Amino acid sequence: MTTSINYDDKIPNNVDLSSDRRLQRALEGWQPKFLNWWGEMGPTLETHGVYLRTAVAVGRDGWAHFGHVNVPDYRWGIFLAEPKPDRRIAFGQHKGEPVWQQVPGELRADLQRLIVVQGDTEPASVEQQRLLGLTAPSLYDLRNLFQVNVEEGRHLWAMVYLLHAYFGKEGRDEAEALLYRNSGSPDSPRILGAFNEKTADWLAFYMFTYFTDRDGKYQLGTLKESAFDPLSRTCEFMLKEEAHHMFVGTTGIDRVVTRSAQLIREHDTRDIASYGGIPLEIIQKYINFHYSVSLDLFGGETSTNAANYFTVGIKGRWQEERREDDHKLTNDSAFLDKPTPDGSWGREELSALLALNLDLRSEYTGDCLNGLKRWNKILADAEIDFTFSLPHVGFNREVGVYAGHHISPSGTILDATSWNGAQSGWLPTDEDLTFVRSLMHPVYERGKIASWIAPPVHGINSQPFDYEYVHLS
Ligand code: BYC
Repeated sequence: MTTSINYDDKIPNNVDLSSDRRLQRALEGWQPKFLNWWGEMGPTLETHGVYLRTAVAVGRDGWAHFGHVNVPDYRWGIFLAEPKPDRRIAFGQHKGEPVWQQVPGELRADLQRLIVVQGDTEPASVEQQRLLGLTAPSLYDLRNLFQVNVEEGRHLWAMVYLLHAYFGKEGRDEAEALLYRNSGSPDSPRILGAFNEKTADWLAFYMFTYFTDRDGKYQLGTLKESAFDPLSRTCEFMLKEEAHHMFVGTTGIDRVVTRSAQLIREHDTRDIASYGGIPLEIIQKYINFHYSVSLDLFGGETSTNAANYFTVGIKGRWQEERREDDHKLTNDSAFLDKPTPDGSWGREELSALLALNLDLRSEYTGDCLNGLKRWNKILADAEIDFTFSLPHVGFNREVGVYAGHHISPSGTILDATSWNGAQSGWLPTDEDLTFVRSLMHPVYERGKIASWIAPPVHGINSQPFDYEYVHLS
């Protein structure tokens, strides 16, 4: 039974935490450790109030309150979507049975692993973004960065709640470990590759929120289908918050492309670096990098883990209930394009169950293409003869069937020498990164914007662009 969110509690929640004193004490014990981590690894810029949204309800309408908040005092809480009466398992061998309110013993290890992997990404992204506050292109962008950061912190709370509430001592130990691993640490790195990369500039931040947060959307979408109902309800509410993070990415790249297009028109050259703009070729290289690193987050294209998660009911497919098949997939097959030993392309038929990561990855790619269409429309409207594209799925991969192969953005299989020779045209070079970083100067006057990006079309929550989104003194 859900209760409304009580902000008088030390930990705001809608899970009736006060009725379970042991759990409440355990989470209150974790809270100072979280705040300590936030102080050490969270945003570095000191502020005196940021215009943030805070969840106040989990229903369809009016779930968020907006107001200036002192960031360290943000009320991170535990919010699950409303339960669905008589919810049934939608897929796998238990299809049609009632969903579980407790963890079945035999699935404990797998579920815990999925929750830990999901939980690990949330603080990782805050760590990756911790320096960006020093160089935001406007107060509006600075506010969005903090919004994304506090909500990733809340998503960590969401996973820690599940670990504490359902996984006993092991769960509590894992919750501690989520604060000890750090992005990029040589000794205890974050679990998944993309979360150990640097997010060193704002173009990288927009790319991260476009491509990597979008992996989050798809992974959360599959966990929302889970037969373990508390996980499903947790992910459903996280998805609501996640939409804004991707909006920041989509519109952030829109604005960079818009500004680059303006400068190209104004100076009648694509060589806009000396005019303080980001050349389209560099934007394309960032797309290539962030998309390919995010594809690795889907795991291998053939995966017995994924088949097993589906069959037992803990991780479904994207929009499982809208699919028109038997939701068991035991007799279905899928096709995978992969390099053959002689260096050409071949096609393998495999069981649909083994290809579930490939299925999810394909849904993701289709969604990513929408951004490309937007950015290409901006260029077409400015009558600029340049088209952004997504690189081939095998490009720059370190996980799955393409790892160890050299595949060009257009899908040609290359030898190591050709790859090494061509790579600097496809991925950001040190020179490109240094150039982009050279543009990153903070612009913290109300209504002002940096040279390399256009202002947003709309402000936040109907406020104008020149609103004081962040109080700096
Ligand atoms: N890096 O069977 P395989 C987000 C491991 S983002 C390192 O091919 P599986 C967010 C894998 O763990 C969403 N290791 O793949 C975004 C396995 O190890 P074990 C995060 C990797 O298991 C922005 C082995 O390789 N959530 O929310 O089906 C900001 C064989 O794996 C990688 C999730 O990912 C990698 N890239 O799929 C903030 C959901 N890929 O078990 C937040 C939970 C694979 O043999 N996680 N491995 O030791 C999962 O569903 C799955 O663990 C994965 C991997 C999709 C990650």
